[in-house]
Amino acid sequence: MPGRGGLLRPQRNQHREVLDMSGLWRFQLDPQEEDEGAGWTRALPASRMIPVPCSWNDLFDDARDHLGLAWYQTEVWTPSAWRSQRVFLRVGSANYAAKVWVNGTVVAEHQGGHLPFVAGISAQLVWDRPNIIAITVENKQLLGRVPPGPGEGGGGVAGVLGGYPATTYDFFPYAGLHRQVWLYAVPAEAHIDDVTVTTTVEGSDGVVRVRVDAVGDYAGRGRVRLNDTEADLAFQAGAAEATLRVPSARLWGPRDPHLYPLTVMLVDGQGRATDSYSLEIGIRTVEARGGRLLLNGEPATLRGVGKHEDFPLHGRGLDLPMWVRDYELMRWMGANSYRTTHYPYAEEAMDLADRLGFLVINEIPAVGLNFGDGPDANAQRLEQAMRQIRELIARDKNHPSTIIWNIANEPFAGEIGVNQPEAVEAGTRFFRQLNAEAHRLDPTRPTMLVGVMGGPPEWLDIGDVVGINRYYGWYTHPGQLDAAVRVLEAELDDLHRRFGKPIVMTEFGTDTLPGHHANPPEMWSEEYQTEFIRRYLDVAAARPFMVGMHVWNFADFKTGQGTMRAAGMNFKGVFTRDRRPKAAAHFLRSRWVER
Ligand code: BDP
Repeated sequence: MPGRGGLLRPQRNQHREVLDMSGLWRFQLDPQEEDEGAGWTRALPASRMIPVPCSWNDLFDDARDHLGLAWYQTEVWTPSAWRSQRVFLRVGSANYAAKVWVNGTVVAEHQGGHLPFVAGISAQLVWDRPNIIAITVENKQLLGRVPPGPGEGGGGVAGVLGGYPATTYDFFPYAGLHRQVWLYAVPAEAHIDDVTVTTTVEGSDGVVRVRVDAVGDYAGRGRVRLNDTEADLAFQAGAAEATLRVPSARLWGPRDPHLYPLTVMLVDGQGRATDSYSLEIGIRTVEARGGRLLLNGEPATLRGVGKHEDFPLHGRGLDLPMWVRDYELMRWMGANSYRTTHYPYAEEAMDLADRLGFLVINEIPAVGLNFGDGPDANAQRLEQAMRQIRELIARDKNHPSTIIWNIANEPFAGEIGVNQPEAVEAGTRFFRQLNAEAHRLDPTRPTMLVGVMGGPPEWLDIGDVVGINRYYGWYTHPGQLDAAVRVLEAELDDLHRRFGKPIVMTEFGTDTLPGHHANPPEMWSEEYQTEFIRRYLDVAAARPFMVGMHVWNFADFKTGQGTMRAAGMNFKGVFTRDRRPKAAAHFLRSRWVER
């Protein structure tokens, strides 16, 4: 059973407090990377105000393409009741590298843009005046990062798109504090550090295993309550497990996303709770077996999209109205699934997916990897990617909506279309390790790797589910959908023969200018996008091993500037960036909504 990980989302209850520091912070770009000794951790010499959470790029003209260092700073009083508690600071998402100071002392450093990190700060707090919190964030596109920067000579998608700012991936490199920064307080002595819930189904019973990790070597007692059932927890060396049964369980799934309330507690000698933590869980199973994806033992078919966290002004900053609207529109279209292309999404998005019954392919930011970049880059990236999969699983393991962990999107083995044997070999080693780590941490969910057109087919066999992005009729066979479909059919049948695994087409789509029409359909027109999607869906419908179709993309999104991307946008959305439907969205609704 998966073990410690400790990225529990802060929660307020009778034992715990949370202080959300969202709001206006002081902000200053630091292109020269001035010495921290100059006192910037306590006062910024020429600051302006910035909202947190938000990307900095769409707010200030001089910050649009700035990917170097920037400083954030705020002041916060902590209530004196917290003096007897343990206090932590949690950053939800800082893209890419961050360093945090409390009252001038470094408390945390973190690499990787889309996953939370936590620092214990009790020792640094002051109680008779405000605490000064300073955070630096930088988003340099460096070769050894994940996603990597282009490095010398380009590589990855950047080589094709040639955009500015130069990236190895096809979306704007938004930077900043993208999700909330929280302070939270928990009981000082023993407290709950992690909760891991896994579910199986026996007959009509749901079987729920709960593991609780408490800090230190806690050897006391606890309780877990699920609905009306309770079980005791006997901790040894800080860990305890219990199994609860739910007779005639309502199994979680898209048609009935039923959630059960679960509370874990630590209790003292008198049986009084000293700490508690609650979450909502879904009882369900998921497996890849016999060329099918099985949800609760029944074949599941994923209908949906790839997305981005992308919106004007906010950039990649947490945008709850966007999330609520996007789920509304996905449901309107009849979608039941999406992939968190190309990085983990906000925790609130995962909560909504649980509640609304979406089947989520949850992806680490391993996009734009090119194994032709050499052993040093590969080694650095492996370290980052391994940490990202650990952090992602630690954060999202209890969400029933996450059904697959995706370990990479469109890795390359040298030049596009020319797979260099050493690069293929290096990639195979890399992905085997990453895949094994995902399985070790979470034996309950299938894994996947998403391959690029022309990429090494052997990589597709590393995960339990095969993911492929295909653009025949767009990047190849432009304007020739008949020819495109023939190539597609032949390739899918071949992949099926070769691997016998369930296949999800994780991307397929065309850039489409809203309001541009052509009959017969021509590229860039709404008719062409609709026809392209129709043909691909027909091909998949005739093949039961095609267990999912995700259109690229849900909505138009911002990219760098370049000749391949009109107006600095990727126009493959079936909705515009401001969420107006193109013809394809109406078509998908006619095809997907179950009546
Ligand atoms: C694939 C990528 C995706 C791109 C898309 C495209 O996975 O990020 O945006 O194709 O070209 O290469 O539109």
